[in-house]
Parts: sequence; C-alpha cells; structure tokens
Amino acid sequence: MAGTITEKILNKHIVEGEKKAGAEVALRIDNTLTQDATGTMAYLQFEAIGIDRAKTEFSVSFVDHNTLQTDFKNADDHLFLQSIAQRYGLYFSRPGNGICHQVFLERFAKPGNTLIGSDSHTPTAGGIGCFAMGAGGLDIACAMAGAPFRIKYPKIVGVHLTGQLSPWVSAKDVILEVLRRIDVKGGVGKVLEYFGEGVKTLSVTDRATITNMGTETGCTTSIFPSDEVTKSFLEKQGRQEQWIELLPDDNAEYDEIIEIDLSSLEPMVALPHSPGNVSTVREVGKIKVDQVAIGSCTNSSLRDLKMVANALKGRTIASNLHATVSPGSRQVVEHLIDSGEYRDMVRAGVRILENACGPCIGMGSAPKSGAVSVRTFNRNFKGRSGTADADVYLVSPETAVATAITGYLTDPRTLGDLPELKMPDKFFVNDNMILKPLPVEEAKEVEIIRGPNIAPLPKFEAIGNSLSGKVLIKVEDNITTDHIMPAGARILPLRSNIPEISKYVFEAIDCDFHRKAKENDGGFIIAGDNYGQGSSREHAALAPKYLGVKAVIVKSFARIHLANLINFGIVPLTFVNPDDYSNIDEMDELEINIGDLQGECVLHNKTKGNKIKLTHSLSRLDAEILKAGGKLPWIKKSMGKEMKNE
Ligand code: MIC
Ligand code: SF4
Repeated sequence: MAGTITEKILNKHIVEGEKKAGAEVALRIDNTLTQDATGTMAYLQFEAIGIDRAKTEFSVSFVDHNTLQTDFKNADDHLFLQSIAQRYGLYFSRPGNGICHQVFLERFAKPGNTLIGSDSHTPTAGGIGCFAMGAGGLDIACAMAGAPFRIKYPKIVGVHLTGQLSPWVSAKDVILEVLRRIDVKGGVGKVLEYFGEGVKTLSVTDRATITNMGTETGCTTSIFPSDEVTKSFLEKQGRQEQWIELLPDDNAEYDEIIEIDLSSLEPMVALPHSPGNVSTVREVGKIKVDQVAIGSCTNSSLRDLKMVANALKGRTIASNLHATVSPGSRQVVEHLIDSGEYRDMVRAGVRILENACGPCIGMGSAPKSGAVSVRTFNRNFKGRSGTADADVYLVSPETAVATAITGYLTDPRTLGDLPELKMPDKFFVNDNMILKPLPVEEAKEVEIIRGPNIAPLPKFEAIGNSLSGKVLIKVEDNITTDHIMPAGARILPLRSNIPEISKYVFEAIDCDFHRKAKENDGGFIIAGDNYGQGSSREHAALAPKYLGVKAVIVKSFARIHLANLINFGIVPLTFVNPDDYSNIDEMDELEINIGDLQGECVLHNKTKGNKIKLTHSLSRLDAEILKAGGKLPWIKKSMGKEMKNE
C-alpha cells in the first residue's frame, strides 16, 4: 500500500482502533519527555499510579522553564525532579543544559519512534522523523506506566516543498507562511507531513523550526522524512547507529496538499497578538522597536545563532533597543565559544541569557511598558512576555538581527551579503549534565526530595448525571491556555501547588474569577472557537477543576486542552448550533443533564428560560474516565487491563 511517513510510523505503533480519520486509535509510546513547569505535576501523578519504574524505551526529564530562582520554590522543584528521575529510571537533563526540545533533538530523538512530551512543542523532534506529540502531564505519566496514548486518527496533509530558500530567508519564514495560509486552527485533527525536492535543502534544525511552530496551527504533529541529511546530523552527534531511512512511498496519498515554493518566500512576521496573524516584513514596514529577543525552542540552534553572531560581527546594536540571546543548549554555546562567535555577540552589546526558555515564557527580560518586542519565538499572545501592553512580533533570526542592528523592524535582505556560516564537521558531544537512569536496585534506594513547594495532589469525586450552577465567565474565540492559567516569573513557580496557583485562573481577563468560583461553589465556562489553544499545561484544567468548574461549553476545542479537561473530570461540551453561544450570559443559572455522556444532551438555562442542545466528541472510554472523576482514579481502578501497551 502506498504510504506516507505518518502511516508507516502509526502502523507500527497502533495497538487498538481503526485507521480512519477521526476514529480513536491507541498508540504504543516509545519515549516521553517532560519539562520542569509541567513535570512536577506529571511525576506526582506517576507516583500516584504506583508503578515502580518507567516502562518506556527511555524517558527524559528536563529543567528549562523555571530557572529564575527568586526564592526556594523553583530550586525545590528541581531537586524533586532530579530525585524522581533517579528513583524511577529516567534520564535527567540538569538545569543549565538547555531547552528540552533542542537538547532532545541533539541527544535523544530517534527517527521512526513515537514520543509524547508534557510540552506543546514536543513536535520539534518531528524534524528528525520522530512522531512526536504534546500532551498533558497525566498522559505522560500514564505512558511511562506503560499505557498507550489515544489520539483521533489524523488527516494527513502533505506539505509539498519545491525550490530553495533565498539568501536571508529561513525555516521560520516557511512555517510563518504555513500559518499565514491555515491560521491557528487550520491544523486541528491533522498531521503536517513535509515532502518534495525542497526537503533536502533544509537541515535537521531548520526542519525542527518548522515542526516546532507547526504546533501553532493546532495540528496533532508535524513531521519530516529521515533522509541523508538526517543521517549526517546523527553522525555529527555521534548517534549514527540510530538512523533509519524513512521516506514516503512515491505514490503516497495525502488527504490534502499544500504547495510551497521555497524560492518564492520572503521574510515574514506574525503581528500581535496571534502567531497566525502573518504578513511580510516588507509590507509591515518600518516600526520602531524596543526589544529584540532571540532564542526559544523555535530558533536557538547552532545554525541560527551563528547567523546572528556573524551578522552582528563588528557592529553594535541600535541605541533605542536592548537585545537578548538565549541559546538552545550547552552544545550550541560551546561551539559559539570555540569559534569566537560568542564574543562577536557580546561585543555587539547583546545580553546573553541562560540556555533556557527565559523571555519566551516571561521568565525575566519583560520589555518596557507599551513596548514593541521583536522575537524569534513561537507565541505572541497578549501579556505572555510579562508586560501586559507590549506588542510582540514573531520573526526569523535573520529579521531579528537586522532589526537589532537598525532599531526598526527590518527586512534582512537590506543588510547586504549573507554571511557565510561554517558549520562544524562534528558536534561537541558532552553529556556530563545528563544523569543516566540508575540500575534497578540502586534506584529503589533513592529518597524523593519534597521541599515545601511540592503540595499533595488534590483528589476529585466521581461525576453525577446532572450538573448545575452559574456561568462564571463567558469568553470569545481563540482563548489560549495563557489566558486560562497564566505563566510568567510570578505564577510559574506555583505549578507544584494547585491550591495556590488556582488563585490566578483567568487573571488577565477577569481578576475576580477565583472569588466568583469560590462563592458560587464552582460553575461553568462558556467560550467560542478553538478554546484552550497553545500550551499543554494541564494546570489550565486542573486549577479550574479545583475551583469547582463542572463543564466547559464552547463552539470548538483545541486538542491538548480537550484531553486535559477529560483527564481531570471537567465535561467538555460543544453547541450543536454555534449561534446558541449568544443565548447564554455570565451568571446565568444552568442545569445540564449529561446522563452517561452518550450522544447529545440538553442545557436548561433557568435564568433565560430557554433550552439549548449540546454535543461532544467523547469516546465511550472518555465518558467512563469523566464519570470516574478523571483519569487518575480511572487508571488506578483499571490497572492491569489498560496497562498493556503492546
Ligand atoms: C509554552 O510555551 O507555553 C510552555 C510554557 O512551554 C507550555 C508548557 C507549560 O505551560 O509549562 C507548552 O507549550 O506546553
Ligand atoms: Fe520554552 Fe518557549 Fe519553547 Fe515553551 S515555546 S518550550 S516556553 S522556549
């Protein structure tokens, strides 16, 4: 049978379900990754499941988000994570080693494997031909316990690349072009699979930039072939034995095709406040800029930072702005130091930050009030930078560095000749900041370190047949998990403490939400399309659940958030007729008879005296999980039966 790469990998990993777009399939998961901000909760849940050692081929725990240690909280979390990794047989990438996705790509990712990670940008590993998806922490915990991971069998979109990128145009411009065409929900239920002659002109890290930011289309994942370019990358990383060839068959059939001629692309920019709000840098024109921030899991590879360093060589950044660079990994830094390019950036006046997420998630370097910040990152949601009224523009490293030099949003093609980048023949491989899994007997002796920042998991009850209460908030389309459960240096350190973090739910939209939820004994959330887009943070479900939210009623959901709601026993419902959205207001009193959650149900708006039909996309299993009060009580009950994963 003619096969796409997606089909080839899925065929090898499906343990249950029908291969039909939209049908639920269960996948065997080879690897997992977590980062610290979602990892603490994931591992608390793994402990609660009660398995003695991770059952995956390998699992890796990273520390890269909560690195601003302004008090004991983040440091407590790091030690907890290190001890958990040693206790349960995981790799542990120590703080300072780099951003999870960059380090995973360099040192761990394998073509043909399945990976889930408690971070929405896990598809970065798709750049090497790994089928990698973002998921909630509880799903990672379950996969480590040996359970399969369930997804809706995706539609496979072939992105046909032809031609070759012009000077000063790079991989970021490719994914911005994809976003320009399909926007932030155009990928829902789909895999974006890249193929065609243009593929071989892109390096593995270029490909990873594209698969990384594919997340912003809402897709299940993005993937590239594993070819000679992949082989050479793995050789340079000293991992040549892990290469397998993975190409689509000549007559592979895709559900849809997107045509992109790389030669026709020019520098692109996503305007505030959505990654899908894309235009060309040329059309947007000269905008005065206050901050340039380079890095993040999208654009912090050696190639990207070499570009920046070489363009800055002998120059000084413009006096009206400040510029930061956060390298993706220690490997990248070591090369930049060795080649002298690190010095070129320092001399130009760049502020070089830690190898971590940093400004991307508001962990320091927030811009001035009302700032224009030009970033190589993947998200520009309002307030995410840490400054509520800042305008964030997303661009390539080329455009960012040109902007840092001139002080205005600048088309990099005006800088003259493209600097020649000399990539190393071999990467410096130094895994001394990665702790290996301990042998079984030694691991059993490890004591888990729990500082006062690690609060116990909240417990939730089973759900009855009828839900009643008030509408606590009504929001519009494209509400992100950053709106629901904000991040940033102030709130992120509370990720291991649900009672504390729940005080900040919806803070930026309605700072009274927490009080309203408490006073009304919980209630409902009403929203428009694509509710919960963005991050995989399960806290955006867990904290509302803790506040008593019973159901979320929307026009449509984003994939990972929908799964997180089910995992924590919040009923996700959609309007049969989207116009009914306007027949409900904040503080209306509702009653919904959900029965056993098979098929449609009716919402009675007691305040308005009307009835509204609701539906859902829940499988029989999802309904069972919900009724049990969430996946943790469910999985503990059904262990044995569900733990097989083969
Ligand atoms: C993000 O980019 O929003 C994050 C922070 O990496 C999140 C994970 C989190 O909220 O901890 C993500 O993308 O999943
Ligand atoms: Fe970190 Fe930003 Fe990447 Fe999220 S998007 S993993 S915060 S660098």
